[in-house]
Amino acid sequence: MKFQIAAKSTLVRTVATTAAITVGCSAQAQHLIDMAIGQSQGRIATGVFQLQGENVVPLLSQRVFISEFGTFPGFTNNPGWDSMVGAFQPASQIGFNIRKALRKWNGTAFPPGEAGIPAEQLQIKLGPAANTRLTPLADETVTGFSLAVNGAGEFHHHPGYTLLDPASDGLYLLELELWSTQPGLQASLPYWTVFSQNGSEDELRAAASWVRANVWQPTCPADLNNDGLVDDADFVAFVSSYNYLLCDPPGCPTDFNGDWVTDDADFSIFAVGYDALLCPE
Ligand SMILES: [Ca+2]
Ligand SMILES: [Ca+2]
Repeated sequence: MKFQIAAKSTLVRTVATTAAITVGCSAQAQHLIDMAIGQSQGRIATGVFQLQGENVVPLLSQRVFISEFGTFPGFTNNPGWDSMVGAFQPASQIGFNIRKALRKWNGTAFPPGEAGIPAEQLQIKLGPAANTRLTPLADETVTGFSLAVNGAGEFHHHPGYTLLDPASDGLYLLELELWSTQPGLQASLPYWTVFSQNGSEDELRAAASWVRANVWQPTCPADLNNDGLVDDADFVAFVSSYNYLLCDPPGCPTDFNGDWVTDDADFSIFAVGYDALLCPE
């Protein structure tokens, strides 16, 4: 049975208290700040974890993420890749490819041509020296390294991202894809992370919204669990964010219009998808 959502008044926002948002278990809290990965429709899919009641649920429908350098100057190890237990074949490997040169925000866009490629390169590293890759200085694919899924089928790793000299202030765009050694599991679609080097939070979020609207251009945004349908499971996910209004890093799948809040404007967009039920091919 479908929820009756034609009348917006049926959605009542509850007051989010600190106690309601705080997760009692540190392992769950860790999930919430990481990028979620898992399997969806035969391929690796990316997203975020959402708190639904007391449960942490992966919403594998997000492909734009944000992060800030500064754990050390020019360095961060977020967002990490994280999955639920049993998400992947135990002891398989998941790796990444860098799909493009780094791009730098010019105040209104990440220009796709050579003019948008800065002098800086981004280093991705984890573990031994062999596990070090640099973004290319022209658009070409750099094959990354792979890491192990554990015996419980969970993948949780935090690569180090270092902005190399001159490491000037601003916002940088990284395009990656993930691949697996698990038989039959296709690589992810591309995903993007906007990194801030001493930029403002408002700039960072605006740049990520630009990527969503101009680079990603999602065709079925209301399909929050990425199963090809917009149905009651997506409605539950939407309402869970709607109740909290604000979006937190690394991404916000329920913010369809790119203002980094989940409110009535997003509900209007959700309702269109829900009425259609099937995502466009
Ligand atoms: Ca769905
Ligand atoms: Ca919004």
